[in-house]
Amino acid sequence: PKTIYLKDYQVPDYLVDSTDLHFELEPKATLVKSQLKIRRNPKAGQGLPPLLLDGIDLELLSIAIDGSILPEVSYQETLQGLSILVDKPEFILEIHNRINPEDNTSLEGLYLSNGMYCTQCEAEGFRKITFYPDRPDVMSKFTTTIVAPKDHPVLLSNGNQIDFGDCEDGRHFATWEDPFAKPSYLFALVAGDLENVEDTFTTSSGREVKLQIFTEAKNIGKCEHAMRSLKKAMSWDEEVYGREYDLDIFMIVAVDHFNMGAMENKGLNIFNSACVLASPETATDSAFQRIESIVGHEYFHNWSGNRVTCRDWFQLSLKEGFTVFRDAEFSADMNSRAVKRIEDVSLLRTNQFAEDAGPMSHPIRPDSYIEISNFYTLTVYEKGAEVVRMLHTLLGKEKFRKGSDLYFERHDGSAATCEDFILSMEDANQVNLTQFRHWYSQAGTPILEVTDSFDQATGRYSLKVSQSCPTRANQDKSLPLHIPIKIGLLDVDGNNSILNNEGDIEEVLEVTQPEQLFEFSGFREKPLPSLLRDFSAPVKVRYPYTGKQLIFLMRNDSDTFNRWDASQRLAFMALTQLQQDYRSGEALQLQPELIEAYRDVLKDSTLDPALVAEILRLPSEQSVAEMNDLIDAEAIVVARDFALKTLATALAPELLQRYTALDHQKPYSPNAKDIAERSLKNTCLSYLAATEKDDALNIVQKQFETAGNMTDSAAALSALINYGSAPKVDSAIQEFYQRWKDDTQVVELWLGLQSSSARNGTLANIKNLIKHPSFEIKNPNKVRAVLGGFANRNFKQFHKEDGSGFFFIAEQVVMLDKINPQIAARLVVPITRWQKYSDDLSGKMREALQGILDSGGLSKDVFEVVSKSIN
Ligand code: DPP
Ligand code: ZN
Repeated sequence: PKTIYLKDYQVPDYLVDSTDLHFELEPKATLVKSQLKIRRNPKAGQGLPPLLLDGIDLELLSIAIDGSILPEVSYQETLQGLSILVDKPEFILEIHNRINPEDNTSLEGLYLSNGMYCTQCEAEGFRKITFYPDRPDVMSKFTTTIVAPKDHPVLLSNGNQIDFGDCEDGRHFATWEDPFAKPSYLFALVAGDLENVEDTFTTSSGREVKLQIFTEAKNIGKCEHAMRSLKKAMSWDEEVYGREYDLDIFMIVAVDHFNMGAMENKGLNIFNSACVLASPETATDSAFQRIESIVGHEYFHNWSGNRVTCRDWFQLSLKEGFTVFRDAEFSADMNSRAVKRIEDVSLLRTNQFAEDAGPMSHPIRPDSYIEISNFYTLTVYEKGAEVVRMLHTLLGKEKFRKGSDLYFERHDGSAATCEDFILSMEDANQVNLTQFRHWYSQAGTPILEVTDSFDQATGRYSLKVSQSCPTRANQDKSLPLHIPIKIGLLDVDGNNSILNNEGDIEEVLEVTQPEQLFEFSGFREKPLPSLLRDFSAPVKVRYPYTGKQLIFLMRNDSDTFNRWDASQRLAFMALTQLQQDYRSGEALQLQPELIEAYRDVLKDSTLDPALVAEILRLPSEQSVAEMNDLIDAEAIVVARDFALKTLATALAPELLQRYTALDHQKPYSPNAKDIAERSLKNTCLSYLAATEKDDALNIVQKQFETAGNMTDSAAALSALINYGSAPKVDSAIQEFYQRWKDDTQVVELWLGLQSSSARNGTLANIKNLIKHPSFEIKNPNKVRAVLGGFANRNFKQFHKEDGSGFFFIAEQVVMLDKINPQIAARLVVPITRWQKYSDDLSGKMREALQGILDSGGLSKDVFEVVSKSIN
């Protein structure tokens, strides 16, 4: 397979002023007729080179230019598409081709999901629909006519419906016109037997927009939360960014078979059902929150993605990093800001840091790729969002807004680059971001070593910060980055000291040098630094905190994020010690001060219960693994299990007390306060279950039997699965399935809870689950629940020393690659991080990878991920 490089970018040879599409839908033989108004790109140089069109898995029927059928000598079908000889600078190209939606299991292009036709075109799916210059910098006005049998009453595409009616042969049709020029990746089509809920939103300038959410009839009661979220997002974007919606209609369609979370197609967002459908009985709090943030995310793309799109796919973070930042701020404004930040940072540290230290490490703007689908990563999305957040921190709210206004104004209606975004920030504010740009081109997680000193005589306190970025990929060329570090300095009473003449108690230090000294004066005693408040940069900070100091920060820091962070550091310290003791054969024990610190937090009724829950929850095995230079999976599992059980036993009375106080039956509402209370209640429940005592397990059983919402029900089932006695577990699993077997979203949850069970025997159970009638290898959500749940969320069972977990996943990857390469390439990732594992496991992982490579006939997707990790 060929590698594509950013440095080779060239403007398109031809532009497409308008795109007229005509579909006649048939499951196995859909006819696509396209009429393109094509013109030589004046920016592309002299002469008339051949017109190259992308096309994959298409059956070409005919090509005509300006109404005359093209003879075979004038074009050539290639592996990637079509090459057409051109003899005039402007012409109408008409192509007819046939496609097979029913057999399209890759879920890219046009495919069927439960009998509904739908599309996914980002990044390069449009070329599976028809021949086209399928690249984001070719923007065109689309008109789409859909002809279908009447058992598919709903026919949708982008923009406004301008015509509909019956055909003579008994079918019917609809024509849609999108007034905004767009790249092909934003095209969408839906045809099915769907119902919808409808609402309206009046924009700040007084235009009324029709809002519709479409789904299969059985799910019509699950759309309310998404609709509410959409309206909140529309208001928020007006208030915070001054961005108004631009069409008269905004539609969302829920689809069960979907590779991603959702897709921002102009005016017609298509969503993975799991990211849009919810009801209190069937969806957990995290599902409710995920829906709010994804509905917001896709809506925000209307400006950051659609009105201003990306010049090429190397710029993906331009729209994704910015839009994730926007949706994170939206969620923070709607819910608990601190808890949202903690959740996002946990994800970043556990998974993005691991990606950045692994074989697929890449900058937020990659330099090259084999398959772009492999670059829809945590780095491009989440680290990309952190980079935008750093700009927000460095510039401040008002200047950031001036920069974003200028960016939208300058680039509206065009395809832009990350450089354009930075330039707008610079030009709007007369600042220099030259050094900041390295964040876009440099991979790896920077490490900041911080030391401090205090001179009693002068009252001067200094912080020395050194930065480095140790990644395989940039070993020789790592450049110092521009890093904002928000800090506070605590006095002995735990109060923030005054840091400067302006009287600030918090400051953003701008680190730009490899080593830099920051000085503060006027101290009577040495303060305790609270570093990287609010996680102001995606870096690792090392400072030699003692356990006592961390407990002090946990109790006193005014920065909520850092209170949590102190608890994490403390837990890591303890888990590291336990791992060492285990390896050297010593008796394991947990420091009494640590237990007391947890007890204090648990008993503190002044703290936000959600924060208490976050602090109590021990770092996952995966995040401990990420922190270690060499991963000893067994030691990590033993250490964490021991810490968990010890805490559970020692804190049992307080856990029970808090659990009981929070266990009130009130009607479900997914508001921040109630979510926080359920979060703490269920954290207490899972600790109690970990004692494996009968009375604790009876509480779990009772919650399972009486829960009035899915959050409580799923938490109880999870605790039972992990700690209950075998017969009770079996009957709970069966009972739950019998009750919910007709609800796809709940069944996905049910599958996921089983495959992430830490119990021995889980792999054997998974091998049965993939034969269960509810499992469907062609459905990505089911694959993610069962196989992804095992490989990504079941550290203990996946890392068995015999390698059985790796070999099983490798086998599934090879099989899945023939069905859906994108999903297969995701599933293989956990095995590719072999370099960091101790010898026994890393050898097995390599063996599993080699097996995949040797199986031959791999997709570009899987080939890229596996070959980059094994070489
Ligand atoms: N562009 C989509 C999103 O992240 C991914 N397909 O919203
Ligand atoms: Zn996105």
